[in-house]
Amino acid sequence: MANISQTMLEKLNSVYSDTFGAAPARHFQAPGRVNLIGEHTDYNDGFVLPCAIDYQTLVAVTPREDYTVRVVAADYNNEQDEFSLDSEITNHPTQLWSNYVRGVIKHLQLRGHQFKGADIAITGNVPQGAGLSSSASLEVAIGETFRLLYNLSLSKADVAVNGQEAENQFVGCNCGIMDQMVSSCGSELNALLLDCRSLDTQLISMPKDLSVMIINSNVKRGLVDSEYNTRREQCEEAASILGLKALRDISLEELQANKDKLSDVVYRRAHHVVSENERTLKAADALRAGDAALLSTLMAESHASMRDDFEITVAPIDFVVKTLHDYLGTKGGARMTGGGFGGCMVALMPHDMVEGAKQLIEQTYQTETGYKETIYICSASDGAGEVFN
Ligand code: GAF
Repeated sequence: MANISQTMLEKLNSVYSDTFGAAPARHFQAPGRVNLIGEHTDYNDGFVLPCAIDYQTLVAVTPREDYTVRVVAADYNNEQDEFSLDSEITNHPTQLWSNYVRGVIKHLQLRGHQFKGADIAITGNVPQGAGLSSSASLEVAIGETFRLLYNLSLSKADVAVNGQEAENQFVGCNCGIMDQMVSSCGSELNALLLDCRSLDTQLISMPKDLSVMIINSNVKRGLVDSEYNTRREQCEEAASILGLKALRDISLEELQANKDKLSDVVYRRAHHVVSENERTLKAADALRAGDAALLSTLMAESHASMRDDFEITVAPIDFVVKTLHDYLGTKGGARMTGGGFGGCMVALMPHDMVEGAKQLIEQTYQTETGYKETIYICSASDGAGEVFN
């Protein structure tokens, strides 16, 4: 069961009752995520190894007898939206947050599900715009709310896929399936090895002797949508030239043997994806075995590949990752996590090295880069579900 902040719950209940004049009937949550390894592999039908984190989007809700949906966003100055399930759901012209709600509900309808309206209040503590999947957690929280409120015949994976469809087709970001899947299907104390082609999942226990640290560089993730879509197109170009369904379908040796067919930049993009898939599977084994030294190597290689081949890291993040690797040696590892161009890093390390790592970053990061970090120590958490007070 997810560990929900009481302060957040109380704030949400108060916004709910101020807006709708009564207490909410039920609460649902969906977490953000941190990806341990497997970056930009999801839309190449590859493998990813994220875990859900103990930061969530939280929904308070009461079903309605009619077909109206009313929503209030506690984190956006209590902005409100209202729309009808009887007419075509279209984009809200100004409130971007509300398009995630509208998109998810519209895509549930497009799948043929029938349900009545709801009064909904939303809040959350997943850092926004930091690469920890605040958007996916909102999509999954809304999908899970309607699934459980109206007993829709959907699996948790369906909730994830529905959220991705809403983001791709309604909001307009061409993301893969990783974030929604782990937000929906994550499990306490486990990482999730996800095959993004079959959507098969395997839970892998997080080693008890390692802490998960997230370091937010607070470098604003500029250009992220356009650069993300460009990377995706370059991967698709590589697959198409090589006659593959996706970059999942080639080994590193085969890719190297076909280097001449691709331009330098497209080859390097493909090289990242193909090598990252191999690293992700090795990292899953290393996590199972609690092999910190191997995880350290794989995380360092993953970061170098994102920096040199995929070109999605930024200098302040490269600085922290190197600082942490120098400090941790073979006892732990660090890498950028998420879409790139700023945002967060993830580090795995023995509990007794956490304080030293924090101090090192606090002492060097701002002086070196001009940015101020935010550090979170996370636990692998459960995916979406109902919250019982
Ligand atoms: C973002 C996307 F939403 C994911 O689908 C994934 O591609 C990730 O970037 C990079 O691994 O979070």
